[in-house]
Amino acid sequence: MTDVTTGFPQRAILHLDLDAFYSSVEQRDNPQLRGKPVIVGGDPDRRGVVATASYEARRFGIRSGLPAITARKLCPRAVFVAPRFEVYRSVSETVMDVLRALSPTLERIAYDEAFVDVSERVRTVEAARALGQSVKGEIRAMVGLTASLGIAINKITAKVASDHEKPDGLTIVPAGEEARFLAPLSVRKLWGIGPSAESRLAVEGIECAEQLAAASPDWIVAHYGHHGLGWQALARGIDDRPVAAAEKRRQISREQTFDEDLRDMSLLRDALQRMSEGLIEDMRTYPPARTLTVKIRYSNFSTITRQISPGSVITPETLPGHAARVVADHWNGRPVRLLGVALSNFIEDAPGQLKLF
Ligand code: DCP
Ligand code: CA
Ligand code: CA
Repeated sequence: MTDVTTGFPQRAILHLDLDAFYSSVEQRDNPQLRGKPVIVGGDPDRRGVVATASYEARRFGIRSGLPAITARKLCPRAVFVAPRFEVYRSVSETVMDVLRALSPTLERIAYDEAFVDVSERVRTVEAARALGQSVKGEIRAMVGLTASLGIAINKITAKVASDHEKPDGLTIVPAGEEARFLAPLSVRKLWGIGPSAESRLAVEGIECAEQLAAASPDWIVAHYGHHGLGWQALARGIDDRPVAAAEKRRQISREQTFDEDLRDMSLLRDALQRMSEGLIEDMRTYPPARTLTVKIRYSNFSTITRQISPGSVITPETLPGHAARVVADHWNGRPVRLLGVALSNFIEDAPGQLKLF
């Protein structure tokens, strides 16, 4: 008889995150980089920033977001490699296809990261472990990379679990063990608690999830408002959010990394016009979209995305103007290395919409 009391009697959520994503792809494609400290990102001689570092480079304290010049001081023999976003994007598509085969209820939250609702397949710890191993094996076979996985009853716990034994990790947290698993971890490990929440909690002496979980709700509200109760729920491993199904996240998009950074509005406008023309091609085979998203990546790799939903659907005629307006409203004037334009929120996605044909 199968013991489901220590497994996943109701819900099982898998979270996957690829290890040192960009630098692992570079080491995969260039054997000379294997086993070496590799830094993917901007040029240290041109005020570049580290996008990511191989685990060999992380031993020197090198992290995403660090100025490349600092990284070079920390590890002079590190090899700097420029990012190849097209390759990462195609790897990402393949990985998502592997996951989608488990269940269509997949939510991609980054190029290298997704949740999948595997409740239909996983009831026991043994089944969870077998599934985790098989997904890792398949990803290794398909794209030659290692991934870390977490499986738990909800998103917060699965997300933290996937990070727990990185790289090449697999962490299973059976139902009922959420709070105990999270207890010793720093609050900063909780997905949704960023650096500013972390320091506000630290002021009151709260550093690990156990302390946050144990505080009285009145005390939490008095110090952090109702928002604090959300943090506390995370610390207790309570999270009922569903995995958002793939269909609802559908979008069509175009993006471009420029050979030289763009520095004025007229060049940005020209680029948007070209991208819009590509998108307009795709629009023919999609229902009308209500939401436009623009992505701006600056030369230091910091990236913003801004959305508008103008009220009426976006048409091929209105698309370029809307996109240019979003950029004009949000561009901070710094050099731009990449622009992206996406359409989403298609009208057939509307809940309760009658299917007429
Ligand atoms: N990335 C970036 N700038 C950042 C953070 C990340 O450009 N500030 C890019 C490079 C990473 C990829 O996104 O390879 C995925 O980010 P992760 O945070 O998942 O980090 P890694 O996959 O690099 O490492 P880990 O093994 O810790 O997941
Ligand atoms: Ca990753
Ligand atoms: Ca990630």
